[in-house]
Amino acid sequence: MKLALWLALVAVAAAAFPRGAAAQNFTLPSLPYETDAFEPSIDNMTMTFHWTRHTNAFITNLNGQVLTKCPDLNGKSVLELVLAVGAKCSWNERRGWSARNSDCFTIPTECETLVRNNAGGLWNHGLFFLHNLAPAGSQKYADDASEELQTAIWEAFGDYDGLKANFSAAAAGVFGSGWAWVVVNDDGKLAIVTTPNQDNPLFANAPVKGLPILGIDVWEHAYYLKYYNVRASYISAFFDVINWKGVSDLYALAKEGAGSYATADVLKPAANWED
Ligand code: MN3
Repeated sequence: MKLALWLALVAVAAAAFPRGAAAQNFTLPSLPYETDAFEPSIDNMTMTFHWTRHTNAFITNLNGQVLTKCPDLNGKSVLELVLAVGAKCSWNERRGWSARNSDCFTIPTECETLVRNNAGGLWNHGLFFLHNLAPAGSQKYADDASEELQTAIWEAFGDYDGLKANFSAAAAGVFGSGWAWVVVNDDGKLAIVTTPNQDNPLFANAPVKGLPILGIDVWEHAYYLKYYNVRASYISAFFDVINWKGVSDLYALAKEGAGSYATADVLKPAANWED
């Protein structure tokens, strides 16, 4: 190749990736399971479209609109973006998100809604698909939830049935589109919260904050192909495909505090997928 062409390519690359701003283009992770492994609880087509179309749209928007309008957000992880929604600069430090105090930042006004919807959406779906779901019949609460998690559920909800009843009622009660969550709250206890749209209990401006360990997507795209308008049937079926090992790992990290919890990467499959 001619020297002039090389120099031109180097110049183009330097302009695309300015010094100090690592290119942070999000990519859709590979799922660690077959999408038909959730039948009959969640149908193959829903699993496929929900991941490759709906989840991928958040990535397209983050890589495109967000980084175009707000290039200073280049290099931020999805967790950093989520934590920054509604945040004053000091918020992460106050909550004990120790690793990133020096990087504390606020989202530019022109990107607030885009980050709220798309970073929230990507984080939520990463948790759901890669840490909260396991193929039908592959795990049982009694065998696969840790003793510590089972004890916490017993303390908060009485027993597994109490958890299921409370969580299901919350998920059924979300008006329109949103999520229901089991979180570890500031007192270290389990609680159930709901959020609208793609909001998240980690947002600095969340009305009820907590560290999510289990979430259910109750947008219609998550269930309509199989369950039509009967959200309650989908919620019930969700309990047959929960990755209790993944949820237990998140619980252990959340109990250690926000700094430990921050080491969990929702865009990488939960540790039990390496077994
Ligand atoms: Mn969804």
